[in-house]
Amino acid sequence: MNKAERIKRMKVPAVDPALAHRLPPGQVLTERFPILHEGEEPVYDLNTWTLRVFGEVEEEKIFTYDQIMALPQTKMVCDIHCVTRWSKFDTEWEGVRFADLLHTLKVKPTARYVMIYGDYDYEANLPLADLMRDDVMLAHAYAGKPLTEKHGWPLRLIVPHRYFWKSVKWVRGIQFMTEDRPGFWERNGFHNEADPFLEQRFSGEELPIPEDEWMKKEFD
Ligand SMILES: Nc1nc2c(c(=O)[nH]1)N[C@H]1C(S)=C(S)[C@@H](COP(=O)(O)O)O[C@H]1N2
Ligand SMILES: [Mo]
Repeated sequence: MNKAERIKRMKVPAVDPALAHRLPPGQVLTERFPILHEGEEPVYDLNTWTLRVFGEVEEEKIFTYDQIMALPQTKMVCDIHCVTRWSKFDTEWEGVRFADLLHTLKVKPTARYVMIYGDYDYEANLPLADLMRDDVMLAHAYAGKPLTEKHGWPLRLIVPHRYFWKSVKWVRGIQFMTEDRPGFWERNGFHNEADPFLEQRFSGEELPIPEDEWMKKEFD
C-alpha cells in the first residue's frame, strides 16, 4: 500500500474546522486512547508504593500514596499530543498540580531543571518553569475513574503543552537539578523541548516513524 492509500484507510474523525487550531501540525485526531510505553507494566502494592523527591531540595522527601491523596486535588480537561502523530482532545484528569506538590517542599533556588523518573527505567526532563504551569499535574484518575494500569496507575505526570512522551507514567521519582540532562527519548533522537505546536519532534534528522505506527498499538 502506498502512503496515500494508507492514510485514506485510517479511520480517524475529521477535524471540526472550529477546533482545527487545537490540532498541532502533522497530527491526526483520535477518539480512542492508544497505549504506548517501553518495556513491562509495573505491578504495585499501594502500601509500599512511594514517590521520592530529591536533588536540589533542602530535605529529601518520600511520599506515600495516602500523602499524595491528602494534597489539594484538581480536575482538568486538556488535549494531548503524541509524537507518533495521534492527538486526543478533551481528556479529563484528576490529581495533584505539580505546583501544589512543590509548595510542600523546600526547593533550592538553584533548581532550574527536573528529571521525572518512571518505572521501569524511564525518565523525561523538563525545565522547572514548564512544570509550574496550572495545567501540569500528577494524575491518579482519568475520565472519572482511577487510572488503568496501562495508562500509568497509580500516578502519572500530565504535561499537555509538550509531546506526550514527557508525560511519564508510573512516576516514582522527581529530581530537581541545577543543569539540564536529557531523558530517555531525549537521548534517543527526540527533541529536548518537544513543543507540538512548533513540531519539535526530533533533535537531529527525522526518525523513521511510520505514519500509522500508533494505529498498530493497543487502545482503550
Ligand atoms: N514510565 C513510562 N512512561 C511513559 C512511557 C514509557 O515508556 N514509560 N512512554 C511515554 C510515551 S512515548 C507516551 S506517548 C505516553 C503514552 O501514554 P498512554 O499509554 O497513556 O497513551 O506515555 C509516556 N510515558
Ligand atoms: Mo509517545
